Amino acid sequence: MLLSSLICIGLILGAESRLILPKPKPFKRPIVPGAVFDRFITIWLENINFASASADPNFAAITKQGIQLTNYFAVTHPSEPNYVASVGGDYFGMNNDNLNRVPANISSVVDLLEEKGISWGEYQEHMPTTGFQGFEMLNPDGANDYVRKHNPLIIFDSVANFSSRANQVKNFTLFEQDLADDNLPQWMFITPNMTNDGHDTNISFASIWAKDFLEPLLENPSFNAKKTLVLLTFDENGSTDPHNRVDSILLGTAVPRQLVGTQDSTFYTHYSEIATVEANWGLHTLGRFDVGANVFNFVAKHTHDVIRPADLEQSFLNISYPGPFNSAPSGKFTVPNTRLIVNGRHVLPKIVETWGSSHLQRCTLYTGALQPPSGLNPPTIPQGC
Ligand SMILES: *[C@@H]1O[C@H](CO)[C@@H](O)[C@H](O)[C@H]1NC(C)=O
Ligand SMILES: *[C@@H]1O[C@H](CO)[C@@H](O)[C@H](O)[C@H]1NC(C)=O
Ligand SMILES: *[C@@H]1O[C@H](CO)[C@@H](O)[C@H](O)[C@H]1NC(C)=O
Ligand SMILES: *[C@@H]1O[C@H](CO)[C@@H](O)[C@H](O)[C@H]1NC(C)=O
Ligand SMILES: *[C@@H]1O[C@H](CO)[C@@H](O)[C@H](O)[C@H]1NC(C)=O
Ligand SMILES: *[C@@H]1O[C@H](CO)[C@@H](O)[C@H](O)[C@H]1NC(C)=O
Ligand SMILES: CC(=O)N[C@H]1CO[C@H](CO)[C@@H](O)[C@@H]1O
Repeated sequence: MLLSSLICIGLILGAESRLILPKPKPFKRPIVPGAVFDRFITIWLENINFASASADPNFAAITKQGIQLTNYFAVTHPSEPNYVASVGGDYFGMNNDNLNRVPANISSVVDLLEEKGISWGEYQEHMPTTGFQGFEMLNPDGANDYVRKHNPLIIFDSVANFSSRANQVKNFTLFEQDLADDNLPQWMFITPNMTNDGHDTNISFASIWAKDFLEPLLENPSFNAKKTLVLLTFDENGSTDPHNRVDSILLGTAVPRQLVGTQDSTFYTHYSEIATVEANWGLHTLGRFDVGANVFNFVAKHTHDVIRPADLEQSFLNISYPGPFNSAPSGKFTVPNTRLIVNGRHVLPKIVETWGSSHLQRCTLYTGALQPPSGLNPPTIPQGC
């Protein structure tokens, strides 16, 4: 509107004077305040176990600037199910990096955020176009660059099939632009390419990338605004840890000054990412493994979430339990437990509407337990489900 009236004026004045149109003022998104943070950013690196990451000098230099989570676990192998779990509250038996599509009636964190008007977006390095749905993008030399398996939300048809949502899945070129326009969303998932995330390199390379990428951003108020929480983590372990523990760091202005440089040994998993976001903004839940997950401790103190201890010795989240996305597929997409209420949070009404009929509820496998199942400790699915 404004622009077209300016163009009109320009045309009228055109003959005598050259009107220089001002650069359009960036659209500033409305901010929905959270209890502890107003912005959540997670950045995922690849395939390094806890010991190797924490021993790396550049990773250690980043760690000193935040809280190190020393009992944070990936939920299975390989990559894709971990990414899917972190936004969907389950991986539906997935034990592969295939071109899986989560049916549109399965919700993700996006449904929870949108219900409260919280803006969200993904930034995937070298994804060729916004909302791109291809399997991968090799660089001109044929090397791995962008991969769909590291792009969690595009795997959900509830995002991929709807252009208003798919348009929020962008590349780093647009990250730079949104940053310059001071127009980054409140919830962000950032995936570097296969070189920078360590997948095709190693921890030395990935930690230098992370340091070079993050340190200027932590100084930039368009990124690290007041009350910003950054989670830097890895999708899964490297090669020697059956517990699948990964090194995770909480950074940003939301981290209380007195906690910078400390460690937190609470049991967390990739499901804690959803639980923490739910607790912070008072969101509904997905009724899946998000419900039982521990909320990051310093956030839980403000939101009065109960933190529960886990039996770490018995936790082997290193192999997927069965389900429809397994390479040997079995069963149906499991029904969320629409009656779960934990820490005062209820399941999203839209999910209850889709999945809440009593016949289906008998088949749910989500109990609100803290420790998610695995191939070694599979859930019991009732007969006939
Ligand atoms: C989403 O798109 C996929 C691929 O085009 C299609 O198979 C699926 O049926 C679509 N789902 C909905 C709900 O439109
Ligand atoms: C990023 O996405 C935009 C929009 O689709 C596209 O024009 C641009 O070429 C992409 N940049 C890279 C480096 O792929
Ligand atoms: C990954 O991105 C970096 C720039 O961030 C680039 O130098 C590198 O070549 C890319 N990797 C591939 C395989 O294209
Ligand atoms: C890590 O990867 C980089 C890039 O591929 C390589 O140059 C370097 O030698 C590797 N370092 C180690 C210790 O393997
Ligand atoms: C998972 O952990 C168990 C217990 O340590 C081990 O026996 C098994 O080999 C591991 N499986 C995989 C795929 O790493
Ligand atoms: C969810 O969608 C799948 C695939 O389209 C369909 O088979 C299933 O019946 C749907 N479930 C519900 C509860 O709507
Ligand atoms: C990506 C990767 O190397 N994952 C490994 C994590 O640890 C388990 C158990 O040692 C291996 O089987 C995985 O290959």
